[in-house]
Amino acid sequence: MVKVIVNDKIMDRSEAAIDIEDRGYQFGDGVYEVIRVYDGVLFTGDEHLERFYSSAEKIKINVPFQKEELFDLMNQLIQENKVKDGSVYMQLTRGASPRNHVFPGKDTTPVLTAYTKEVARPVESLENGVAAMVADDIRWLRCDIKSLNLLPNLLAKQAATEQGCYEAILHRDGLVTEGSSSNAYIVVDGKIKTHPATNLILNGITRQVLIRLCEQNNIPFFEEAFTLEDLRNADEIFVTSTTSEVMPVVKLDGKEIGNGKPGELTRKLQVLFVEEFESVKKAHSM
Ligand code: PSZ
Repeated sequence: MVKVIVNDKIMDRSEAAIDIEDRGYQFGDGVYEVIRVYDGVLFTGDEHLERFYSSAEKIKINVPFQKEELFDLMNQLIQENKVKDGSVYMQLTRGASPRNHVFPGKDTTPVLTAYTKEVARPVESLENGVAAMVADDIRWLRCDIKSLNLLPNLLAKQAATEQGCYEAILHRDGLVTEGSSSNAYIVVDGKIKTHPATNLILNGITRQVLIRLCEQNNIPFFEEAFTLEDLRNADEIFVTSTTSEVMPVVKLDGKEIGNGKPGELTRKLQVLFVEEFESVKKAHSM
């Protein structure tokens, strides 16, 4: 039987019950993380947990666990479910309380839930690249918080899917922010650009890993906003996320980017990224 976490307990999924007035369910009043598991090992678990606490703090939810406790709980869940290559989804809501926009009192405790699943690496797309479309960024002004409120992201992703695209790349007044569920990058003349980590984007963990890898390998990387025009004329485009890794975008709004194949620098970053998680796996198995 597949196991899940509700608060501090690991239980069968069929036993898990959430109150109908849980504020996550009613208002999307909560935060979440998706953490990659490679060969049974959490990848960048620390960074994800750090962001989990930071997101919770930004919406004034107190995480009722120490970081080490959360780590142990997630690792236990991975073991119980025998996750090999997959992910852990974890979320924390402000808890269950009679519906009211105002925060409940101290007697209402936040509700933690988590589950795992198997997720294959999207090898075919990583190899050949994917199509993307451009869409208006109609989200709020705190996109730095990984909150449960994802409607604008869902609308953009659905529009992309209906156009046969993998991702919608969002812009505010012509400045590219990020993808509907990824960070977005261009390569121009051997230089990589992505939107700075402001309130307008989620500071992706994959993004942070990539910046470090570029620093370590002397690859020019600039956290600078770029325009839709820059995007359309880029030599290369790619997006990153926990499950998409470094995903080449080879078509934008139906037009080929470069020669319609993943770019040279994008390929190099893919290699560096695989080396990175392979070395984490290896360190763990020693
Ligand atoms: O499985 C999936 O489809 C996933 S797992 C994580 C994401 C998608 N996306 C995270 C994300 C995001 O939702 C937005 C709006 N911007 C950037 C990202 C990338 O963040 P990391 O690298 O932390 O996953």
